[in-house]
Amino acid sequence: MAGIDKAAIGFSIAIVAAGVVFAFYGSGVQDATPVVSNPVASAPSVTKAPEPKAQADPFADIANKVKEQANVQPAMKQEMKTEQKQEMKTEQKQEMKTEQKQEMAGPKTVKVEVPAGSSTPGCEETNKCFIPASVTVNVGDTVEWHNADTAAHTVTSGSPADGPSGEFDSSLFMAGATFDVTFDEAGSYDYFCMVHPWMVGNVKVN
Ligand SMILES: [Cu+2]
Repeated sequence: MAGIDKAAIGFSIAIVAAGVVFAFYGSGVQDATPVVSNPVASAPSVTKAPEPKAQADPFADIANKVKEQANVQPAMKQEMKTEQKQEMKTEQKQEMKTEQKQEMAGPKTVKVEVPAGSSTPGCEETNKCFIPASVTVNVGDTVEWHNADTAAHTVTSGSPADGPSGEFDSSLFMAGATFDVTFDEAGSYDYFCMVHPWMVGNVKVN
């Protein structure tokens, strides 16, 4: 009986060792683990061979871990792709919303301030005799000037050098008053104040 037991133990060790070697070098193959598990499963029939099992387990764990990582990494990649797609969809939705808002908003009014102190020279040095000095609007939009100064001013199309161009003119409008122009034609409109020729501005209509 003892001779048979020794032979059985030796045989099972050989099988497990072969399985371990196969699992170690064949870990890249997806079917590696089932091959390993077969010798391990047959080991309990040889009751006096606990050592081969103990040796086989660490390698089987490594093989399983390698296999798990191989499975996990594609899953992570898929998650990343899904997140990127969702981000792109969100951006597209935001763009669509912005476009819809612009279409729905229709003509708008852009406000320009005639600031306090602009009746004395100096504001032209920082281009702040009208704030903002340059505005860009679309055809159909309105520009509204508000006189926040204590002096009266004009908003007159043209330039101090060439004089009024005739497109629009507020004539003198008082402190606290407003003057507005709705632009129906695209173009670049220079304007100035006839009382204070250092005060210049521009409206660009697209
Ligand atoms: Cu003025």
